[in-house]
Amino acid sequence: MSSSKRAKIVSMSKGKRQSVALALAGSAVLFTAAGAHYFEQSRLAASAEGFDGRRAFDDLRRLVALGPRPPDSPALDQARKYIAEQLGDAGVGVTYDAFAATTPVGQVGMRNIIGKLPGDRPEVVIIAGHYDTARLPGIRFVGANDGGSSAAELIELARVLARRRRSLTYWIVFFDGEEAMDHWSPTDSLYGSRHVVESMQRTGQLHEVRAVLLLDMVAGRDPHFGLESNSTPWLRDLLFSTARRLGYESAFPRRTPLPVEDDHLPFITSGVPAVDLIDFAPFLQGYHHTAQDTLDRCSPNTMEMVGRVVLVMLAELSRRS
Ligand code: 1BN
Ligand code: ZN
Repeated sequence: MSSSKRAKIVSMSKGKRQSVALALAGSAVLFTAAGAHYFEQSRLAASAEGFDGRRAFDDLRRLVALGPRPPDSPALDQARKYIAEQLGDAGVGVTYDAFAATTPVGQVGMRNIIGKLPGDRPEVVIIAGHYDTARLPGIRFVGANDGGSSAAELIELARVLARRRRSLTYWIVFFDGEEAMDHWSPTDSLYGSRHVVESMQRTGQLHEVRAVLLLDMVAGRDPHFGLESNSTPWLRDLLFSTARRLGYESAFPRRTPLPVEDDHLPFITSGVPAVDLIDFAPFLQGYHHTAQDTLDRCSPNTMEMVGRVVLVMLAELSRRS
């Protein structure tokens, strides 16, 4: 401080000196708050960066072009081959979890695909979705949003996560047989996720899983990601607070809680925290499980928004664990 400025302050009355001191302290608090906000915004941007919605949409286009992809079909074999090739190109190690499912239409061969990304630590976060499409007699169901979008989203997430330094270990899991083979029931649905949980329980690996982020129908043009009420409350809060921090409140309205039976349930039943990031719009707009679930109802922007939300959630889970 210059000597003339110091002289001016010294010549002030005591009351005036106190107000100057308070004003200076106030600006310091403001500067600190602004600095913290700036730091927080740049950390958020860095965590969210890297997911390319157009690339994910291109994966979706290729999967949908294969046509209906029910379990044990040649089209699902081709989808599996495509997914494994993309993971391999990204440098992700791929394993298969093959099993024969007992279903109302007999024994059906199914295969989950697991991409493993080791981190510095052994604790695992599973990012998952299904890649089969519903068997709907009489309907050419290509499942662009339901079955296609989850698989495509996971491929692009694997590319981004493979390039990053990882603290936690990530498993990218593509479930087979999420859909019913005949009519949805506890025994005719979720074949792939039930099998993964059983296997991980048997081998003792389930204890290492800190969280499961399940993605289902994540590409709709006008999404309404709802409060799925079977999800673990703290993880669902993390999902919605992350969406708010990124400015996506309108696509994540905190209304209409609905329970959905989905691939997160076998984990929740076994005590593993899990959340279903699922769009309620296909149910509300009436195109769920119809021939109208096509590519034109999907958008690369939604895929990128979901990718960014998931990446920030993963960063937050690393900080918390
Ligand atoms: C999600 C996508 N689901 C099926 N395809 C789960 C579901 C179960 C949805 C019951 C509606 C009713
Ligand atoms: Zn479905």
